[in-house]
Amino acid sequence: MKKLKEYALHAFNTRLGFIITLLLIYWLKTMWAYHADFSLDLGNPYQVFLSIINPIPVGLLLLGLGLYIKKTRPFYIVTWLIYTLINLLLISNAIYYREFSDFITVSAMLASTKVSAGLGDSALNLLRAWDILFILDYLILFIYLISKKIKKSRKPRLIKMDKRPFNKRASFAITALSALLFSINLFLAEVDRPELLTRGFSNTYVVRALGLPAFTVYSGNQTYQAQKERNQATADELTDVKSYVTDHYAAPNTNYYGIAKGKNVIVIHLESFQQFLIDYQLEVDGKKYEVTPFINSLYHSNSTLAFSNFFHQVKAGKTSDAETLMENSLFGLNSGSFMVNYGGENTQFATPTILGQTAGYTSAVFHGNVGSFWNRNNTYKQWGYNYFFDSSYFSEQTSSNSFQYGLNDKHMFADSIKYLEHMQQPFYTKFITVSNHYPYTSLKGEADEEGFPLAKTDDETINGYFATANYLDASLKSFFDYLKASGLYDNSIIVLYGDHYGISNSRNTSLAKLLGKDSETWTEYDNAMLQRVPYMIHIPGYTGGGIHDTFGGEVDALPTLLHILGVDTSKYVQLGQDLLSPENTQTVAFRTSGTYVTPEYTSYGGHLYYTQTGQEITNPDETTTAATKEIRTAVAKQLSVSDQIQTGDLLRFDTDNGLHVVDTSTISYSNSLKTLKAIEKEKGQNSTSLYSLNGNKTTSDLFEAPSYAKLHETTENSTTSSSSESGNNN
Ligand code: GP9
Ligand code: MN
Repeated sequence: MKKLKEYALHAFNTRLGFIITLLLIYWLKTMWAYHADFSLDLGNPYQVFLSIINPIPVGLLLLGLGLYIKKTRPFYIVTWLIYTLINLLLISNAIYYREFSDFITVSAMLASTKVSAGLGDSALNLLRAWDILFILDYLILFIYLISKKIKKSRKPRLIKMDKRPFNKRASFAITALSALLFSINLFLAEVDRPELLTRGFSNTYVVRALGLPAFTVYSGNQTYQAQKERNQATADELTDVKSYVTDHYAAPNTNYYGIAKGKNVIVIHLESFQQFLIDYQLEVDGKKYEVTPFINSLYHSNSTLAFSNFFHQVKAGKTSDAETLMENSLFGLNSGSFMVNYGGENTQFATPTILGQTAGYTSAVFHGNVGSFWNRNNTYKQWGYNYFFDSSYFSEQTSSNSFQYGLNDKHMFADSIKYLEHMQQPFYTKFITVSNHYPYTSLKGEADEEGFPLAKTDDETINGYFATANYLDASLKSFFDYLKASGLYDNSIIVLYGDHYGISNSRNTSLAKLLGKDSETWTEYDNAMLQRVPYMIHIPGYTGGGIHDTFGGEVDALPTLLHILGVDTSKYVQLGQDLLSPENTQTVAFRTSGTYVTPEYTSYGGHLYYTQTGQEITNPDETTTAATKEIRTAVAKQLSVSDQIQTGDLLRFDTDNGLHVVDTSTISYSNSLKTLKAIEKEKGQNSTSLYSLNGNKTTSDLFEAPSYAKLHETTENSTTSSSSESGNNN
C-alpha cells in the first residue's frame, strides 16, 4: 500500500503525471456538473457513453499544450492557468445553467451586460453548497502551501516540480493523440446525431456529445461567421430589399381585411403533419379508421379559411425554419438553422412584435421541450415574445408522458392552461406540439391506452405515423373543448399549420400503397405534392370560410394572418404574399434551389412536371421554357433577398416601419407566472385575463382528454359509422 502511494506520488511528480492528474480531476468535476447541474437529456446508453468520454480529448489537448514549455516554473504556471480556464468555463456554465437552462454561448459572453441583466436578482443566489466541490482542489492546494510555509520543510516535500522538460516529439505525440481521440469522439457523435454541427439543433446536443470547451469553440465560430456577414452589410442593401418588397407586395382583399380584428390568436404548430392526413382513412385488417376526425371537421367548417395547396418551405432547420417562415415571412437558411445561427442576435419584426406594438397583444409560446432547443430561448426574445413556457414549466417528464422531444401533447395542453388563463387579452399564443414527431413512437407509455391501430407496411416509421397523428388530433379536440367551455373560443381565432413533412421522401415509396398509388410509378412529382401541409384559420362565429386552392407556402402565412387581423403590412419587410389577395402570384419556392411549384409547373428533384396532371415535361417548348425561366428567376430572387436580410441582419436598418426594435433586456422567461399575476393585480378591475374575468377562479379543471380507446368504448357505434364515410362534412 505504501509502495503504491509512493509510486502514485512519483508518477504525479512527473510533468505528464501532473497533467494526467489535472485531467482526471477535471473529468470528475465535469461528471459532477453533468449530473448535478446540466440536464443533458441522455436518451440512451450510447449518449451516456459519449458524455462520459467527452471531457478527455479536449482536456488532454489543452492541458498537454503546457508540455511544449521547457522551463520548469513556466510549465507549471501555464498548465495551471489552462486548468483554471477550463475550470472557470465549467463553473460559470454550471451557475449560468441554473438560471437560463442553457450553456453560455460566445454571443452571450460578448453581450455580457444583457446576460447579467437577465440574471435577475443576483448571481450569488444561484450558488449552491455543493459548488465547493468545484474548487476543492484549489482549497487543498492552498492549505498545503500554507502548511508547508508554516512547517518549513521539516518533512520531505510531497509535491515536487519535475525539472526534466518533455521533448518536442513526445509533446507532439500527446497533441496528436488528443486530436485523434477528438476525431473519434466527433465521429461517434455524428453517428448518434448526423449533421450535429451543421444543423445545430440545440446546445445541449453539442455539449452532450463533445463537451463544454468544444461547444464554446463551436459557438465562437458561429458568432464569428455571423458577425462577419453582419459587419459587411450596409443600410443601402435594405433599400434594394425594400424595392423588391414593394414590387412583390400583394394588397389585402377587402372581403377579409380585419374580419378578426382584436381577437386573441392561438396558433397551433402541428408537428410533422402533412396535408394528406386530412380526410385520410387508414385501412387495417379490412376496417377503416379516420385518422384526424377533428382536424377534418375544422378543414370543412365554414368558419375556417383553409388552404389545400399550401406547402412547407423548410430545409435543415426543420421546425425552426417553419417558425421563422410563419412568424417573419422570411426564409430559413440554405444550410443550418437560422434560429440557431442568427436567431439570438438578429433584429426581427416578428408577429409578437407587430401585434404587441400595433394592437396591444401579449404573447407567449407553449412547448413541452427544453427551451434551448433550436435556440428558442434566445430567438423568441428577439421576436418579441413576452413569455416562453418550456418544459421547465410543465409536469415532470416520465417515460409514460413524454419522449425525446418533450411532453406529449395532451399533457402539454393541459399544463398550459394554468398560465394561459393569466394572460392579458388580446393575446397571441403559439402551442408547439411534439407527439407526432419522428420516429412516431412518442406514445410508447400510452399506446395501449390510446389504442389507435398501427398501419401495416414494411416501414415502422410509417406504421406509427397515423396513431401519433390521431393522438395529436384528439389532443387538439380536447383543447378546443376547453376553449369552448372556458369562453375563450368566442373571442379567439385559431390558426393551424403543419410545419414540414413527417414521412421523408426516401420512405414515400412505402407510403405509396397506403395512398392508393404504385411504388413502381412513384415520381418526384408525387414527392413534391406530399410537401403540402395544412394551413387553416378558424374564426368562430364567421361563416364566410371555405377551402381555397391558391398555391402558397409558409412564407405567405404572416401577411395573410395580419390582414385578417386588420394590420396593414405595406411598410413591413415581408417576402410572402397574402394568400387571399387577388394579386397573389402563386409561386412557391422550395428552399432547394431550382425547385418550385406553381399552379402550372412543378420543378422537383431535377424534373419538370405539369402541376395539374403530374405529367413530366421532358422536351419543353418555347412557351414553357420562357415561363419556367421566369418562375426560376422569381424564386431565386425571393430566396436571395431573404438570405441577404437574414445573414446581413438588415432589419436593424429598418427604422421607418413604425415599429421599434425589441429591448430584449426587459424580457425574462423565468418566474413568468409570478409576473403574470403581478400584472393582473396591478390592473385590478381592468385586468382582461380569463382568470380575472372568471372571478379569480382557475379554469384548469375544464380540460379533459379522454383517450381514443375510451372515446370508442362509449361511442362505439356512432364512431364506427362515421369512420366508414369518406371525410367529415360539417
Ligand atoms: C423540438 C421540436 C422538433 O423542440 O420542435 O423539431 P424538429 O426535429 O421537427 O425540427
Ligand atoms: Mn418539426
